[in-house]
Amino acid sequence: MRASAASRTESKVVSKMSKAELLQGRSFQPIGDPLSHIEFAEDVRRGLLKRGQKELYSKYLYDEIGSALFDAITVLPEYGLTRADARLLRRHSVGLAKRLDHPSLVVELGSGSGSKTRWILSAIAARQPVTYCPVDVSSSALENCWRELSKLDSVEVVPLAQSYLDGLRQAVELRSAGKSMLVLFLGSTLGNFNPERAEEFLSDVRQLMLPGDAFYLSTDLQKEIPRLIAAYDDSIGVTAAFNLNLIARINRELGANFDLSKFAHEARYDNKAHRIEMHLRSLVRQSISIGDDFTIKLRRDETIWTESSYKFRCEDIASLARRTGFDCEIQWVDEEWPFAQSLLRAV
Ligand code: AVI
Repeated sequence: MRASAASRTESKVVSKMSKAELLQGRSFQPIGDPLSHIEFAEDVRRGLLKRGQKELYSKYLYDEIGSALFDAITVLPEYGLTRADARLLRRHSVGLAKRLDHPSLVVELGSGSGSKTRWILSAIAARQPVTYCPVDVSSSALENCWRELSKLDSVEVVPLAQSYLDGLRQAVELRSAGKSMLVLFLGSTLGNFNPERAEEFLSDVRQLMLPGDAFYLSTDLQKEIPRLIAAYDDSIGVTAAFNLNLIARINRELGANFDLSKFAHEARYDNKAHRIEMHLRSLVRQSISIGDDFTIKLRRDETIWTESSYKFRCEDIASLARRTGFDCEIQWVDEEWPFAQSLLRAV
C-alpha cells in the first residue's frame, strides 16, 4: 500500500504560536522544520527491505533538484495538468470569490511557488484584506511564493514550512473571529495519495475547518491511456530524470551506491485502480549498499515503485466529499485536458 506524500510527517508535534508571533516581521521567515534526515533514512530502509514490491515514498522526489525537475515537467507539452489547472483558475477565480463568504484567511496546502494562486488571491483581496498562508516543505518554493504574492495589495503572506496538516493546524490560529476560511489544494496532489489516505486526509482537513468554510480542490480526470502515459514518460526524458533523481538523492544523502545507468524509468497505467505508477526498473541483477546501513539485491527487471498518480471522475470527488463532511457545491472542468476543480463546502 502506498503512503501519501504528506502522511509520514503529520505526527510531529508543533508548538502553538500566537497570532502576533506568526505575523511578526515582514522579511521571509518560514515557520517550521519540515523533513528530517533520520525519517528519510528510516523510510528508505523500510521501503527497500519490504518483502515483495520494493517502494520509496513519492514525497522524497522533491529535494532541490527534484523540485526544479518537477517545475520543468509542468511546462512539458505532454504534461497537460498544470496548464489545465491554471486555465480553470484564470477563468473562474472571480466567480469563485463571489461564492465565498468574504474569507479573511486563505491556506494553500502544497503551495509550491504559488504562481497559480495569484488570480484567486487578487479576486478575494479585491473584496477585503486577506491573510494568505502557503504551506510547503520546500523553503525555496515558499520564498519564491512570498516574494511574488506579498506584492499584492491587501494580502499578508505568512509562509509555513511544514507538512500539510501541521501547517493547517498552525494557520487556523490566524483565523479572525466570525470570518470564514478558504483552503486550497491545487495541482492534483490528492492523486498522489492512495484512496484510503485521501479519504483520511480530507476528513482530517475537515476537522480543522468550521461549517461554511470552503475547500477548493484540483484533480486530474481519467482520460485516454496513451495521453496519460506520454504525460509521465515524456519524449525528452525530464520525468525519467525526476524519477532517477530519487535514487541519486539516496546516493547523495545516505551514501548509497546506486548506479543510475543500471535503471530505467517506467510509467504504467493500472486500469482497474485508475492510476499511473512510476517505477525504477533494474536493468541487471545487482546489489546496492545503502551506506554502511544495509544492502539490497535486485533481480533483472525487478522494480522499485516510486509514485502513484490517481485519475478521477467528477462523481468520485463529489462522493469523497460527502463521505468526509463536505458538500460539493460546484465543479469546473477543463475541456482541453480533462481536469476538475471542485468547490467543497464544510457542512
Ligand atoms: C505533484 N503531482 C500531482 C504530480 C503528478 O502528476 O502526479 C507529480 C508528477 N509525477 C510525475 N510527473 C508529475
